[in-house]
Amino acid sequence: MIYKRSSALFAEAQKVIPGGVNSPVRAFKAVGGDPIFVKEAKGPYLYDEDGNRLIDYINSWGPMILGHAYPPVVNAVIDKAKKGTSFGMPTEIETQIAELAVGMVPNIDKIRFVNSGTEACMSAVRLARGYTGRDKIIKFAGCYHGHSDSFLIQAGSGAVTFGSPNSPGVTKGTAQDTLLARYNDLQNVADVIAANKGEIACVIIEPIAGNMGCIPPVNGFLEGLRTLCDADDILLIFDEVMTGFRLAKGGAQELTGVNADIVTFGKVIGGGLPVGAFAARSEIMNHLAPLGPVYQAGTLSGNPLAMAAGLAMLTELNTNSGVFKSLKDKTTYLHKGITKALQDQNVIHTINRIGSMISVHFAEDTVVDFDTAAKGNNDTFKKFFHGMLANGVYIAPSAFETWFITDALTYADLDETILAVQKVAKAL
Ligand code: KE4
Repeated sequence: MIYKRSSALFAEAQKVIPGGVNSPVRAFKAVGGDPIFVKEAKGPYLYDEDGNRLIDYINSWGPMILGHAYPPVVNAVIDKAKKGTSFGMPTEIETQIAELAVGMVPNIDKIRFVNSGTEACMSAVRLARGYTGRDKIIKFAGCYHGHSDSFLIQAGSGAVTFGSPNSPGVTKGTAQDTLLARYNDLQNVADVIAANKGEIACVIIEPIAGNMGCIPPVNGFLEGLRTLCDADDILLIFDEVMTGFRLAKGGAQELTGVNADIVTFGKVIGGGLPVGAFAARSEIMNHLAPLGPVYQAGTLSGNPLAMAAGLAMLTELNTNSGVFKSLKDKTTYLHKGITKALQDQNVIHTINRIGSMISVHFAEDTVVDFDTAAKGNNDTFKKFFHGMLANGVYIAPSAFETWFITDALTYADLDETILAVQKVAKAL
């Protein structure tokens, strides 16, 4: 594979964009080398600036669940753009997608659209604080809810710790209101709650974690969180930016049977355009301005162009609900193939998978939280990443990410991917 043009474009980009990218993970810092610049994409394939075709397992970090340049979405965007892209005034299409989303997702009556997952999670936490009158939040080490100050807090080594900022610019004042707990450790959460009785507004969690690789909740963990939250009048926020409209029509709430109080969305809900959202029962959502006192706003929130893409995407997923089984079957097939390919070469690894989310960890122990995810051999991952790329397969450029399966993948694509793993495994 040749990447001359990508490297040249990267050099130019770095002159005018910090690090040459508009989101850090794209810069290949975790795997080394220059990032690939994409020229266009169609279905499961990326076509880079050097003319290479890559089978895409990132799919814009989730949105392209039905493939790139999916005609119903593209056509909806083209048609809508001809009538204007944004007015800063209410439009019917916002109600149409809101009604559809509320019909697809359990336990929500109202939804507010924003422009990113970060904005959705940031707004959900503010709403929880406004609704409960409490300041503190619990998040989990390794979970990512976007780059809002309250979330950029790295757990210390202790079981229960007040966070300290892991990004300059986050004040100690902010950090002290973010409490950290260990994913899949219910006793740890109970300890944090007991140490902050009556002061915690919400627990925010990725119900299936996707930002330390893919980590499903152990049996009873989410149910236990629900019980702990109810006992102390704490709101439970499911960050479904990744899992929403991917794991099931109703997302992780449907898949696990555990109801959150507030649910956040991003990625798939926008069909590839900038859309985030947060939703809850009316008694919570009615606290939002202009109805209630909790302020939240956005010039481009609910703009008709993004709504057109999102509505087309959700309509497809709502009418073609067999897609979730198809996604799961394809991911299961891939899982089996990768496992055999790595086992044949005695490569130490473990694979986590749920629905169409999968991650490969070069670690011996099962990966159940951030600490066990961090034990993965990153040198092996780097070789694996670049080996797959050299064989025309694009996976996440970081071990702390999840692969996103698109239903546009054929079983021939999956076989090609498995063959690539067989080749790469020999050199690991
Ligand atoms: P955005 O602001 O990037 O739209 O969403 C933030 C976010 C919130 N919650 C979850 C569970 C998420 O996974 C994300 C964003 N995911 C990352 C990928 N791990 C986006 C990729 C990037 O940062 O460029």
